[in-house]
Amino acid sequence: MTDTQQASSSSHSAHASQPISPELRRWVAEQMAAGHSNTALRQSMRDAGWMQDAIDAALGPAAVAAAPAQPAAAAAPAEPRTKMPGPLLEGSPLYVDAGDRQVQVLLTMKHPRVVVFGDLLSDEECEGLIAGARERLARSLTVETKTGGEALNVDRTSDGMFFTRGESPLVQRVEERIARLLHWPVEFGEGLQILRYAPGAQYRPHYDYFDPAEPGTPTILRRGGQRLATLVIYLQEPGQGGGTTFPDVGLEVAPRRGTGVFFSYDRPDPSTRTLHGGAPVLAGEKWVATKWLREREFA
Ligand code: PD2
Ligand code: ZN
Repeated sequence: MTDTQQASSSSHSAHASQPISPELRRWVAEQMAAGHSNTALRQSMRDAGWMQDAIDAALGPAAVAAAPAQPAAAAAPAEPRTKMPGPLLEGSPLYVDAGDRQVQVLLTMKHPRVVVFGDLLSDEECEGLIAGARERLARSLTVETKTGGEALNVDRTSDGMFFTRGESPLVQRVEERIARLLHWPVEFGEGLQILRYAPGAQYRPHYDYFDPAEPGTPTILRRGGQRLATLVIYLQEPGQGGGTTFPDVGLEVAPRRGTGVFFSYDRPDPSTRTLHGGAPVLAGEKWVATKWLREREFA
């Protein structure tokens, strides 16, 4: 995690007249001295729930003039994170330790950062997740960054549900394995999402991070910050179709049961090349579990 992410708000409910404490002024001065851009600091404060007037007071012309000289704020969309979820792949191992299981490394790509894992879940674990989800499926909702709420999305024609984190021994075991594999705390993960794609269903190409330009995004980020990475695990393979595609680089991952595709994005920006989609299922049913990893605790 970068040190630009510590602009803690004194209150979770953002308020129009939040006082600018001496601690906040000191934090701003330190961040500027460390070379972080005004843009990045504004984003960090927005992520922490500060209102625009408080941000302007802390980072407006007077504050900027009082701070030590810093490199010119570039028009860059966002600064990359330094600490990111992901497996340890130094020395190109064929297997990585996930605590209770050695997981196969089947493919790695640097840009976009993509890793395909084999033997991540057993057949019994895949079937157990499907059995637990089946009764609770409803037409999938996607987080609606325009409003901060959820809405039916025509781009996704699958059905889905979320397990609460740790809600059953199986869910907990899977989450702990993912945390070990990706070196990211269980508490920083969203609950596992289960999706079922019937024949013809697909998930059109999209980014999983929350678009900083959308008005609802600051509200969403107050709980856990940005998404940094995604792990899609295939629970049931369709008869045909249903691969996970990365159109920017012409990559398609086959939806083999027990296999998972991991990808990470160190900034919420298309330059990460993490545009991805679920290709139409041409025959049979495809089931997946998706784990999204956040910057901070997702409480
Ligand atoms: O099911 C998939 O292949 C898929 C593709 C793109 C899942 C997601 N995105 C997702 O859950 O975000
Ligand atoms: Zn996605």
